[in-house]
Amino acid sequence: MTSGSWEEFFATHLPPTDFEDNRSLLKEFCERHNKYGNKIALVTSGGTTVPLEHNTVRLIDNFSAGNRGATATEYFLENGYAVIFMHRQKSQEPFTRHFNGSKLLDMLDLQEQGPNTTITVKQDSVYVLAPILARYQAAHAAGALLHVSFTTVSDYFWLLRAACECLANLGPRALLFLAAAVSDFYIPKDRVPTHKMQSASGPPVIHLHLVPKMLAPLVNLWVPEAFVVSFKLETDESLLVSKGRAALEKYKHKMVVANLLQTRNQRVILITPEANQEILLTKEELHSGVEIEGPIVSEIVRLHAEHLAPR
Ligand code: 9Z3
Repeated sequence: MTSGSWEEFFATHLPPTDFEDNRSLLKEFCERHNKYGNKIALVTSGGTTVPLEHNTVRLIDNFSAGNRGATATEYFLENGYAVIFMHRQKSQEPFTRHFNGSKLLDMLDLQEQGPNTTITVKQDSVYVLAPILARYQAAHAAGALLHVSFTTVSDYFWLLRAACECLANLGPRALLFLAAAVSDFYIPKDRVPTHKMQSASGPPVIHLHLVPKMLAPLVNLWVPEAFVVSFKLETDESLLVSKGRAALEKYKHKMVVANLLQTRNQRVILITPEANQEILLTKEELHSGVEIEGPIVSEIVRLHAEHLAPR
């Protein structure tokens, strides 16, 4: 079964309630950085949901916690990019991702002295916290990082198109790093019940439709000059490179980063029109905290520079 068109999707799905606020933020951010000739990376991150009810109690979700996008955002900032971090609400975020769970509280010492109570950072945690805090503060002081968030697959598409409309003015200085895990299936709005489904009505039969492929209008119409990098996720090694290359040939963008669910933090293949380049971390690198997003972003930044100033 084929999917409906992307135009039909936008015509039949309303924008999210915070859409106009986010659009204004995107517009201001892009105009400001465009004025200074800066490069902007749009990083999409985390998984989209597919609600089963309008007043949503149940939904179809995705495994992605948004580590890839949150981590890559920090590396793009380090490389001098301004970053639009477009993420699933409550997924991982740049900088705070280092302090999940009780990590931050474990770094602190409490001296209870009534009104003179103080909290200090433990001496051996200062060297962990200080560089992260410094990079966080520098990014914010420079106005180099904008957060916008989505939840459903429909919210994601509305926000993605709005971000592209603002980025189009940057021409080739815009870079898209599309790491979000976007649902391939959804339930068209008019088939979603308003209220919580009742078990008394028996087991529901849920008929999913294919989501239109937004990469096609994105590459051809929304940001035709941008450096677009998409991601391909598979669970079967034998499909990984062929599916990644097929996507690159179909949409004719700049790169597909192919990764397997099981090894995504250790190995990726960067697929470009010219080559397949594997990035593989050794077990030692992985255990000592090396992040694969570092070399991924370095290579993308290098190719983007070539795209901007071809030799
Ligand atoms: C990815 O492949 C990302 O690398 C991950 C990151 C989602 C695996 P985590 O959040 O995981 O760090 O745990 N993203 C794209 C996944 C995707 O849905 N791609 C579509 C596909 O493979 C097309 S764009 O067909």
